[in-house]
Amino acid sequence: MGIAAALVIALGGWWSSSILPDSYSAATMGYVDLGGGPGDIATHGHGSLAAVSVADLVADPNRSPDVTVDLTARRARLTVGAGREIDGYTLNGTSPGPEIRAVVGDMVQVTLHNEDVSRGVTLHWHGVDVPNAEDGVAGITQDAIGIGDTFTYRFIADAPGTYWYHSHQMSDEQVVRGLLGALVIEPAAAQPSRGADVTALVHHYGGVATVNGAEAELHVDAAPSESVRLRVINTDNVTLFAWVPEAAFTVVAVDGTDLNGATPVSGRKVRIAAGGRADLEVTRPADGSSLRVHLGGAHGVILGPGDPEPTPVPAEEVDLLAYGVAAPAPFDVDEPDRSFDYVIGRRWGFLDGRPGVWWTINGGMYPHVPMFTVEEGDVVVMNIVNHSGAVHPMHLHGHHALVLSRNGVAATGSPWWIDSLDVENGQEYEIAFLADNPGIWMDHCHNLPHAHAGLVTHLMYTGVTTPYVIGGDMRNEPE
Ligand SMILES: [Cu+2]
Repeated sequence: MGIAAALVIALGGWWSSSILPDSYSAATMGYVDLGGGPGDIATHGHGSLAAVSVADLVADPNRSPDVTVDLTARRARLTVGAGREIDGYTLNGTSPGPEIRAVVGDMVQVTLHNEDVSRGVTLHWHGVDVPNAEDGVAGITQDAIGIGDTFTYRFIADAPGTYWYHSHQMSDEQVVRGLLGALVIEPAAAQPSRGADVTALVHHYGGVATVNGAEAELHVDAAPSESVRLRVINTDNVTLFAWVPEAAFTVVAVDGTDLNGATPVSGRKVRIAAGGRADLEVTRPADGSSLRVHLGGAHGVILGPGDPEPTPVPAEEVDLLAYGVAAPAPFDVDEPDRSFDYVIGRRWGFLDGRPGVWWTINGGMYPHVPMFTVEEGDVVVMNIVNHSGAVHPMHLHGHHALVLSRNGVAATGSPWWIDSLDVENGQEYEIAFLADNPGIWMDHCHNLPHAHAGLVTHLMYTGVTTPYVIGGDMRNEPE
C-alpha cells in the first residue's frame, strides 16, 4: 500500500471517529477524569443501582413561590440602531425580557411558554447555583420546550447579587438574538440606602451596542454626591471593560458576590468577562457636574443631566487578584479531594466530520474531552491553562469558584468568587470549589461561538444520570 493510500485510510478513520451520532447522552461523552480521587470508571454515565436522575434534583416541591413570573418566548423583528431590523426573539414582547427581582430567601417560580420558536427554547439562570433540574440546559437537564409547550423553573434565591437569564438551547444563536434578561437578588434586610440601584445590561444586537435594550446612554437621575450601585451585566460574547473618568469608583461585587474591603479606585478599567457581572458604586461629583460611566466603547450610563465628554479607556485594569482585603476560604483549598487540569489549546482536526482548526481540551477535541467526575462534598481544584491563542470566558454551571492564583501568583485580595472567568492566552488560573450541588453541569467557554465549536465539557457527580439526550426528537442542542 502506498503512503498516499495509507494516509487516506488514516485520515478517513480520524474523520469518521469525529462524527457525532444523531443522539447521545452527555453523561457518556468523553472519558472519565477522576482528578486523583476515588471512583469507578466502568460506571461512566450509567449511574449505579442508587442512581439519581437530574430530573429529580429540584427545589422543595412543597414550598409555595414568593416571586412568580410568566414569560412567553416569541420570534420577532427587533429594531436596532436607526431603523435597522434583525430577526430575533422576545420575552413578553421585549428584549431584554423583563428584569426579575427577588429578595434573598425567596422561592422564585418562572413559567416559560414557547409561542413560536421552532427549535425550542430553555432558560438558564446564569450565576445562580440552582438545583440541577432547573439549570435549563437542553439535552442535559431538560428537553428544549417546543412550540405551544411550557416549563416551570423553581429555585431559591439564596445569594444576593446580580445575575441574568438566557436560553441554553442553540445558545450561540438564541442569546445573541435576544432571549435573555436580568435577574437581581436583593439582600434580605432593608440595608441603609446608599442611593439608587440601577441595572445596566449590555448587549449587542446585530452589531449595535445597547444598554438595557436601547442604543443610547442610560441616564440616572442622581443628585450631586449621591452614590449609585450600578449592576453591569455583560451578555455579549467578548470582554467588556467599564471605566469612569478620573472620579473614584468602587468595585463592590463580582459575579454576584460582594467583595471584602473594596476601596475606591481611579484611572483604571474593570474587566467583565462574557457572561460576567460587576457591581460598581459610582458617585456623582459634589460640584453638580454629571458623570459618564463607560461600558465598552459605545454607550454607558450618565449620572445627572447632559452629555459629558467621553474619555479614553485607561490602560491599567483593576487587578482583582490583589483588590480588597483577604479572608479565609470556607473550605480547605490546600487539601483538595480532586485536582483537574482544563488545558485549552487549538489544532487542526475534524469536529463532527468538518475539517478545521478547532479548540482542544487536555489535547482532545469535542467530544473526546474529559468528564470531570466528583463526589458530593469534595473540595475540587481546577487548573485552567490557555495556550489557544484567544481569550476564553470560562463558565462552570451550578457552582461558584474561588480564584487561588494566576500564573503562579497567589491571590492576596478579597476572596474573588467567579462563575465567569476570563482566561487570556498564555494565562493559567487555579480555582477551587466545593462540590455541593449534585448534577451534571456544563463547564464551557461563554464566548458562545467557541462553545458551539467544541469548547465544552462537563462536571458530573457520581451516581447522577440524565434521561435527556443531545439531539433526539427534540433536537436538543445546548450550544
Ligand atoms: Cu472561548
